[in-house]
Amino acid sequence: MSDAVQHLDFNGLPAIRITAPNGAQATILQHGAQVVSWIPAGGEERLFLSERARFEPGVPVRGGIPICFPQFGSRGPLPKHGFVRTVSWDIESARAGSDFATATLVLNDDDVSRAIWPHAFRAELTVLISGQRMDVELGVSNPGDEPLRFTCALHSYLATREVEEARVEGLRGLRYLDAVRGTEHKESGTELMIEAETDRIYFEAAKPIMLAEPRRALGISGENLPDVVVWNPWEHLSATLPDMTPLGFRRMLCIEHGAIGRPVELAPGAEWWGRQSLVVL
Ligand code: TA6
Repeated sequence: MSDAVQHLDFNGLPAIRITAPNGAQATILQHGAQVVSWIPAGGEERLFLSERARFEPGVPVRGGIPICFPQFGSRGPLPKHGFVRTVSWDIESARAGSDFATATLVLNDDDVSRAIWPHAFRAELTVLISGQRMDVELGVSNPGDEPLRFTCALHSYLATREVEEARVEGLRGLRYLDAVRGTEHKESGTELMIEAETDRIYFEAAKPIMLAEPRRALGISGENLPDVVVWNPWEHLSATLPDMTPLGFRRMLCIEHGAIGRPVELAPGAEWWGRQSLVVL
């Protein structure tokens, strides 16, 4: 591994930092293979990480990009958002090229995972950064002899300067579940403003989404991850989350591509991947 790849202690947890020759940088915890920082070339931090995030084995880290797998949310019998976000992954490879840097972390089933989810699996998380872009790809393969079925999401906590001034564009016409009210709707607005607790799953979002803020914007697109969650806990829910500061909810908006509405089905020997790409516009 070269200078472009650093192994570090990040608040007590082992992490890897990759830096592209153009200065773009990402930091990934082995805990959950969780991206906790992304700074595009010449830019500023684009991921939110709570000032009160806990960095302990077995505990989810509030911020960055937790991986929800093999279950999104509480839509099934497993722990909320699955279990891979709270266990340590192995670093498989990391390197930089002429204008990019990349790292891959892997997780295979073991006694602990099979006690929760009795299946053979191999998960790979690959992060690729170039100047203004980061691709985060989750790959899953089924080495077992029974079909695998899962839902998943890349639960991306995007940094906002002031969430009330942000707009989410590209959702118009999509069917969505409003998880705060438990009701289904079709999005009629051209832009979504965040002015209260928001927890929505937009289904089959084929086009890129834009998070627009005064003087900056981020494009967000998915491949093989057709659904998009938009989440902000707002003041009251946030106050019940011990790992959020009172005003932290103003500095974040989760926009998460996932496979949620239709679970992924993997036959024995089959492979699948899903990717979310973030691009500074
Ligand atoms: O992705 C949105 C969501 O499912 C919300 O319902 C909210 O609970 C959030 O994830 C965070 O979940 P966590 O378990 O990390 O507190």
